[in-house]
Amino acid sequence: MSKRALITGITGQDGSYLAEHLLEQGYQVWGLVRGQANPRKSRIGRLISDISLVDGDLLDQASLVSAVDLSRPDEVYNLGAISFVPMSWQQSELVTEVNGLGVLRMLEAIRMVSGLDRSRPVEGSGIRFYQASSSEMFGMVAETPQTERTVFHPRSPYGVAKTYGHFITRNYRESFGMFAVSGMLFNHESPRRGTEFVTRKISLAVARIKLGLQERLFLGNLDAVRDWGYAGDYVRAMHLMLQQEEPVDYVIGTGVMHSVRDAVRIAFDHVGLHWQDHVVIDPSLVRPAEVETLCADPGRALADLGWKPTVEFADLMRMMVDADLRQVALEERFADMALGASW
Ligand code: NDP
Ligand code: GDR
Repeated sequence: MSKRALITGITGQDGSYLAEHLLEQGYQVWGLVRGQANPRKSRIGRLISDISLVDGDLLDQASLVSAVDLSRPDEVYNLGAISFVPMSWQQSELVTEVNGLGVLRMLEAIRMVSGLDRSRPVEGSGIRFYQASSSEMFGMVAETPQTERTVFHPRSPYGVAKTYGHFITRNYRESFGMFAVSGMLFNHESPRRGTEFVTRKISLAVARIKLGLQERLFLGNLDAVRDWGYAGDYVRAMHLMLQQEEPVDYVIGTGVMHSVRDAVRIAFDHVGLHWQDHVVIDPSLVRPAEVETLCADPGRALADLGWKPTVEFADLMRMMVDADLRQVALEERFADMALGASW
């Protein structure tokens, strides 16, 4: 019998890679999709005949109970969130609801469908749960690199909400004996990354500048340092965490630091342009409380899970620029054809 997985956030970057990975492993995959005519369904368009979609929203408890009841999963991957950090200062209550209380609602849905009883704790559930925790919880870092034992000091409402999600996951593990774990994942990118995040913002702008469609790229803090990896690698770690004998939280990253300036330089160099001719600093893009530097120590995951990253940062940036060059050129060709057809 093949295993069944329910993924929230299936229309996002990680959800699409995870769905592909689980299908390759022989899983039956269910994806929670919210909203009417969700435009981001196109991200999983090529998988649509292989997966089952179920309506639901992390803001709506009953919809999560129905989703778990309908899909009867062996594993739930809670990737759904408002993931763009700056938005968490503009809509802090909404971000807290989705990224914080949404985790509680998902755990409650599993508890209810599994029939776990508050009065008889440590019962356990057959359903294994993965929570998408984040390096943003480390925020103003207490030590470098960050490990599973580093204390949290989140710097945004996003980070604070993720920290709640992290601890409530641990609490359900301890209270109900659930196999519930958090992956503390550092930044991971790909050609499917949203265009608001800095690596994709850079790769898309570089492609457009190279093709003569744009002149300048506005950025905020070029000195920010991150540990960036490839999303396709990181979803393998999520899956591995749920295959362990014991539920354990892991830090996942590459252990290598780069600045936003490095990302810019690598991307412009790749197409033979000088970044200084195009990049403009826009102070409005600097965050109210910045996370200056993050770097993972993934030692425990390497040892226990046998996981390791396969794509290094410069290759990742070049992969993203190449993908955007192809994508932008294709869009331009379609636009020309549409224009031609209208004459
Ligand atoms: P994306 O922004 O690409 O995807 C987020 C997903 O969450 C989308 O599918 C979105 O659906 C869904 N979502 C948003 N609001 C709700 C809601 N109210 N109910 C249900 N689903 C909702 O993020 P990523 O794929 O990059 O990240 C996946 C998860 O991992 C997130 O939780 C993120 O915070 C976390 N994370 C990401 C890291 C990264 O570097 N990528 C690093 C560490 C953690 P819709 O299409 O409807 O908007
Ligand atoms: P981050 O990713 O906030 O780390 O969260 P993002 O790519 O948005 O920012 C990384 C760093 O780049 C600096 N920066 C800019 N960022 C953006 N978006 N746009 C700019 O113009 C710009 N200029 C400089 C930022 O200040 C920041 O320091 C991502 C998300 O995927 C989260 O959901 C996830 O939890 C964390 O990674 C780990």
